[in-house]
Amino acid sequence: MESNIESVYESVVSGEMQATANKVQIALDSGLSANNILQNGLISAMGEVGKLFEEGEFFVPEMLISANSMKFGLNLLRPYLVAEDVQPLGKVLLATVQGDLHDIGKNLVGMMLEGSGFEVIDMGIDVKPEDLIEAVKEHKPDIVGLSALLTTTMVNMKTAITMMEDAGMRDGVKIIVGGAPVTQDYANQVGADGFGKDASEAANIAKQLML
Ligand code: B1M
Repeated sequence: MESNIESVYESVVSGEMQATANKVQIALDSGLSANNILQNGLISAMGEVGKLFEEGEFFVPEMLISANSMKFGLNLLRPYLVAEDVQPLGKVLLATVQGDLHDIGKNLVGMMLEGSGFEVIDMGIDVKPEDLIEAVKEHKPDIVGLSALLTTTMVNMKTAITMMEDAGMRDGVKIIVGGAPVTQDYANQVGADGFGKDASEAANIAKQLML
């Protein structure tokens, strides 16, 4: 790996936020393309972070710090990516379902998705299905991601999916679901296309759904 790219990669994996931005700037100044820095520095580092999380080497705090470092680098890189006309892997509309105020896991999922090259539109918490439908019309996402942390609110995933079906928009969009009480069985029951047990798996499923 080119040494300036390797520095970006290492600062993301070790969770050094300001250093990541500095290393991205150095890599840009050395003449490397923004896309090269994104793919081989930031995205591949977040791939490694996801792997370390799945292997039990990293826990949520480490993953959050790495994801924040990736964001520092990405913020700096964004105008250069626009200038190079680099297209995201896909667009994900993310929401915590109606009645549910938990967002720590959902935010982590959003960060892992961004770290995998997706554009993420985060609608926040307690999102009504009507608002979700309006947002799907407006943003035309490839994937809708629904998060729920309560057994009492996970049923609102089904409500949202049914309303999307009734609005005739279900075929044009993939849906992934997750959150502590959600299982693969439940995802099947509500008619989702994918389930992620954690943020890393959610990003991997999203990538598969784009193939
Ligand atoms: Co709440 N809460 N809470 N809470 N809270 C739980 C979820 C609970 C299990 C605690 C308990 O009783 N042991 C329990 C739910 C019980 C149940 O439904 N069976 C509970 C309860 C009861 C409540 C209240 C009702 C308490 C009350 O007021 N009496 C209330 C409800 C408010 C509401 O939502 N309407 C409430 C409130 C809160 C706080 C506001 C205080 C706070 C949330 C702050 C916030 O999110 N900004 C809070 C917290 C922090 C928790 C616990 C302690 C931690 C949740 C968390 O952030 N985990 C939680 C207990 C627990 O889980 N140990 C609990 C860390 C996070 C990284 O993990 O969110 O699971 P998690 O996300 C993971 C995966 O689930 C997955 O990836 C993430 C990262 O790997 N994932 C997805 C998540 N979304 C995904 C989406 C995907 C794919 C994967 O695709 C789109």
